[in-house]
Amino acid sequence: MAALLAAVALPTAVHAVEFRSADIHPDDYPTVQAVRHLGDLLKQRSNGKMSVKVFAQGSLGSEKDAIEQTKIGALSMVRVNSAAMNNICEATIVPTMPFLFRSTEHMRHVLDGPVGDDILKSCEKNGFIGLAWYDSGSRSMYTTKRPIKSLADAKGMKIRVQQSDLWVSLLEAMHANATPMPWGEVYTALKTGLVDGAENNWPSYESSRQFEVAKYYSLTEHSMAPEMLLFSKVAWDRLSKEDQAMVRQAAKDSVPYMRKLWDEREQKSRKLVEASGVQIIQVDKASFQAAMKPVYDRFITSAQMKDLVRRAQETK
Ligand code: BDP
Repeated sequence: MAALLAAVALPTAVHAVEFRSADIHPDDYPTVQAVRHLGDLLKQRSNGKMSVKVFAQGSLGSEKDAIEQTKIGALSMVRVNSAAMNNICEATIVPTMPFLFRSTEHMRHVLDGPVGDDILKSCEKNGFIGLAWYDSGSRSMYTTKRPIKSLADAKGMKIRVQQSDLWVSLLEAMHANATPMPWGEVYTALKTGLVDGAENNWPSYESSRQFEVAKYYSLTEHSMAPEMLLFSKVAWDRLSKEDQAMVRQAAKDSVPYMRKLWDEREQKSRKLVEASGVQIIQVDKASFQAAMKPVYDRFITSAQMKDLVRRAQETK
């Protein structure tokens, strides 16, 4: 009888597929929650045939490691910041560019529209199926010993950046000393004085507890580098057209869910950080923006990159 049941149950078990996805953020972070939500939708809609398991908190390594695993199909999916893809898929530089987006609304319009779609599609040649853009708010600078009140204060400071040539150049344009390293190492680097500062949005600054060791947060809001959800092309090609469409739709449907969580988390994180005694510094953003010309001159050179930037800027 048991053997008979097993034989009957086998076909479904064989066909059920669990996609493994990685994220460096903790369980309660909006990106992790959004991918879990996507998994729930997928499970429901496919009658249990497809599901997602999210490995949070960097348990499968840094973003760089996770991207490599996704590329070879060892992982089906990965949620990373656009910066982590800059050296792999050139067009991802565009939404990472300093002061490109004028507001959250502008960023959402660009990424939800043809420019966002074109950038996602362009990563296919590199082995990644771009499924969705998620919010990441604005990134600002924070420091351990003294505040950055103006551009001149950033000069010579050792600032941790993401592992992207664009980010090194961005901090160099502020005359800071850019130090690329994985996110998981930043807290210790700040605490031990290996770096003088870093930069990120409110939720990351808060959830990583970096606000406890870097207590000056300067509102430079220099980039709105969004989050990306990518599927392994190798794993994708093994799916039927119907399953691919279902995954795409579930990813799309997870975006409004993510944005709602994001908006709530940004406020919550900011309040928590403020209450902890962090000093928030207003800066003259225009002076930081003006300093970014060399970054555009260096990275936005080809006709394709110029076109993407122009179309993003022209988006209402
Ligand atoms: C956070 C992003 C995360 C990046 C991190 C970083 O959500 O994907 O790894 O910044 O700066 O905002 O490394």
